[in-house]
Amino acid sequence: MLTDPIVALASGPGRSALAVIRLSGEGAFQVAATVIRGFTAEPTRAARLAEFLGPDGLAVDQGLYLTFAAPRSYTGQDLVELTCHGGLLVPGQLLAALQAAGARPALPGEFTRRAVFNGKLDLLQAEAVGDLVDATATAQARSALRQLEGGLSRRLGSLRDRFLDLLAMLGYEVDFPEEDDGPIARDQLLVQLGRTITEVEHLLATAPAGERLREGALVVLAGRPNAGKSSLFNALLGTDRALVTELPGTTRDTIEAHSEIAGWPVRLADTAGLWDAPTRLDQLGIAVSRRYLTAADLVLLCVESGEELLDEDRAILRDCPSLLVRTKADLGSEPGTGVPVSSVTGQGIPEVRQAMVERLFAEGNSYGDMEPLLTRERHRVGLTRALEQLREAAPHLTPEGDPVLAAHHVLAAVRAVDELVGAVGVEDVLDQIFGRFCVGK
Ligand SMILES: Nc1nc2c(ncn2[C@@H]2O[C@H](COP(=O)(O)OP(=O)(O)OP(=O)(O)O)[C@@H](O)[C@H]2O)c(=O)[nH]1
Ligand SMILES: [Mg+2]
Repeated sequence: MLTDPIVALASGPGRSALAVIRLSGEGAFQVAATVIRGFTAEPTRAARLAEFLGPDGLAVDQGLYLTFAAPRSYTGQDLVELTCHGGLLVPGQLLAALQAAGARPALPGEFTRRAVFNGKLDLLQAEAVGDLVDATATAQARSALRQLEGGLSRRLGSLRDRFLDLLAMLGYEVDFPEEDDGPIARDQLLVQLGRTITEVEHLLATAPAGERLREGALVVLAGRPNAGKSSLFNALLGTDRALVTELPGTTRDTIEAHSEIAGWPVRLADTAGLWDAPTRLDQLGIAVSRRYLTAADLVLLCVESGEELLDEDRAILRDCPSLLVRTKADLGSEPGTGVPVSSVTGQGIPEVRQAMVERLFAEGNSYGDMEPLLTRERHRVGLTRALEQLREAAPHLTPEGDPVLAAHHVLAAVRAVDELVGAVGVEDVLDQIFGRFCVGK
């Protein structure tokens, strides 16, 4: 049900100065009136101080509340926000009181789901709400905020307009087929279709960068045993996360850690050294390392300063997006090619970070006025569907072709974009998106 009153703690759980409770749905004001002494719905959007009552009707706190009348609220429904004192007891008592008064605990993402249902946000914006909450790096948050403000929605909207222009032109062709030299010749239609296809391809090309930005780029430290991978991993993270010893084969399992480098999200993975492993356990670790190598957005190939590159190293440099790092530069050997670093003195660490950002987020240097990006697989799949439909329209625009069939494909492209933005009912997509939200959002 998308109208019954729901309630949830919108702020984080645990000890805090203040907590925010959200209540939304038909009858939200009546529910609130049982718990807020002297409750009035009017004036809306103005904070009022009041006593809050627990389930037994006794005052448990004093705080502020705000009312929002439908449809001018986050959810598009009557909505009340209570700001009470935080901590373990008071918010819980108020939630219990609001539930006793008739509200049901909200499901994850249910407030935002209602916002979509009531047309306050489209699907892309709703996804951006989740991304903004989950962001761990500045660039991620910035991209999410843009999407929330409608950047991507507008971009897709203008593509959709182009599709509709095409449909209008095709409609004319369908109505007046015998006018070979009519106002819109077929080759002109083809040119127009070609331009539209290029535009779609352009937006699709942002998907790798967008998904990398949302999920964090995977940077894998690889190399021979004892090369100094774990030491570099720790130095890049700034904490002693991985074990370091002078024994080759110290790292057996791949360790992953999230990190922010100059505002960009990175997942660092320290792997087991690559060698002809003597034991079964080592071999298992190495198999995992190899899987990581194939998935990496960037491999930091660690080779000790002064050591020759082996065939194995060259293969990685050739086959993977990689950066050669010369470890243990403090020991005095001539480093050879690659970036000399020392996890002991910190030499070269800023250079490695800089090189990582440039390699991973090269387009990102202009993210100041960042184009809207496709940030999810869902976007990529949806827009690819639209692209395929446009491409299928082309053969029907030859002189022998049937423009009705072309129109059919262009219309399918419009639908694909509508599904992407959420303009048409897509319940299973909603379930997928909102299932991963926090309660209260
Ligand atoms: N002098 C110096 N020693 C280093 C440096 N980096 C690592 N070491 C030493 O080299 C040895 C191996 O370091 P690790 O970081 O464990 O190497 P690893 O590549 O993770 O090794 P495995 O996990 O066994 O594959 C340890 O004794 C470190 O103290 C460095 O920059 N300078
Ligand atoms: Mg190690």
